[in-house]
Amino acid sequence: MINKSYELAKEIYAAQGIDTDAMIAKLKNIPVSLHCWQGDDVIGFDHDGPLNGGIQTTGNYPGKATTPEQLMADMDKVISLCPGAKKINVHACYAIFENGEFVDRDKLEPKHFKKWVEFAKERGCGLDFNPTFFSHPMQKDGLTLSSPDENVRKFWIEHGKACIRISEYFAKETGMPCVMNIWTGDGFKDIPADRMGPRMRYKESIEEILSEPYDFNLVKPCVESKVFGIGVESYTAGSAEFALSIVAANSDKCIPLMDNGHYHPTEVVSDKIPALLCFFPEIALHITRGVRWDSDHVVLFDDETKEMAKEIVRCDALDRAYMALDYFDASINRISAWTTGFRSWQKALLQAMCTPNAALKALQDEGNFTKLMVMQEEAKMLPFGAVWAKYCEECGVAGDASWYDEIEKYEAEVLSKR
Ligand code: RNT
Ligand code: ZN
Repeated sequence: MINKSYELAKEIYAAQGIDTDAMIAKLKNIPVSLHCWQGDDVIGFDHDGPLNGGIQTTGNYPGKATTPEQLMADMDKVISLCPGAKKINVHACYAIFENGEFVDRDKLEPKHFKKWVEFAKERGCGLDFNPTFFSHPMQKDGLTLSSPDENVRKFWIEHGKACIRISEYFAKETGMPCVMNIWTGDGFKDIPADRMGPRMRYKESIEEILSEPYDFNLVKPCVESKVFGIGVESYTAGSAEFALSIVAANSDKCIPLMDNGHYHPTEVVSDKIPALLCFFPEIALHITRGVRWDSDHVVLFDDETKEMAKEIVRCDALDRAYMALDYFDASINRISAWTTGFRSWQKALLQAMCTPNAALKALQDEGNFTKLMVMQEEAKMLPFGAVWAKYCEECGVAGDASWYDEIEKYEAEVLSKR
């Protein structure tokens, strides 16, 4: 059935000038970063305490991973159910200490992530990395890199530098560049008396971190902005203007990162992608789904997700945009949530690649907006499901919801016993 409907679909797409075989082949090689933190509600292995510092998971679905072995086994399940090339996105709090050793975040070394390197290499995946500026006693009054306390700032700068060294190790080991994202939840719950001071300190701290030597072809430091966080509703040091400006001022050393949950609800990252691509050779994305606020819901195959993928494809930026998933839902089966989000972004990319973008653009440039509307609506009716099914088949995964049977089995056999 898959082949039969694909052959028909292929003809329909060919009539629109789209080579679906070529698009399927192309997507197989475009990496998307799979975040380790969906598996355990952003906790990690270097502390027992709760998640804090501007983000929150909600829900208490049973069976979450609590050890590196469990988390990796769960991740393997996700990988086995998702088509496409993957990178593994690791947060510093997922350091794996052996033989009773423990070091604090300012002292982390590549060896504490050796198991992640092995995991990624065995699966032919690249690795991305993130310093963890939350869930730690050295956050003082909710501040890290922007703290007025010199010792606090110093600790977190050292953490950032350690993470650059670890990122370079990741890149060298995997042979793929490592995107290293700087995000802090630094901010204030209520109206501050000084908005510039924390930002000046944040700027200096980031620049100090970036003074650590590294090869910019291997390590891609990013700065992620945010509009507000839980408990820091009135002021965020790393606002959109701040993050974009510091990256622009240091564009030989870092790249901007946009998380689509981090803007006012009527702003869309799909419109910001082409704006940044006019100025930056490379950009990075956190793909998530905000529901009313930065709620980090599971990514779905919805309109804005499709629109973001379309912009990356239309701007011919598949090799200029580092794509990473970033959501955490603890209220449903975590592995199912993980898989749904990854598959949704794959669908969005493949559909964007199978859209008659050149013809639509020509209509815009001719000023034929009437026909443009008609044809954009028509493009939605192309038999995309058949192309998706074929892509999944070629990648050795289910194209329909039968992947969920595997999750049910895994829940019965593995998760329910935890
Ligand atoms: C938080 C940011 C950040 C985190 C991860 C865990 O609002 O989106 O990217 O989600 O670092
Ligand atoms: Zn993010």
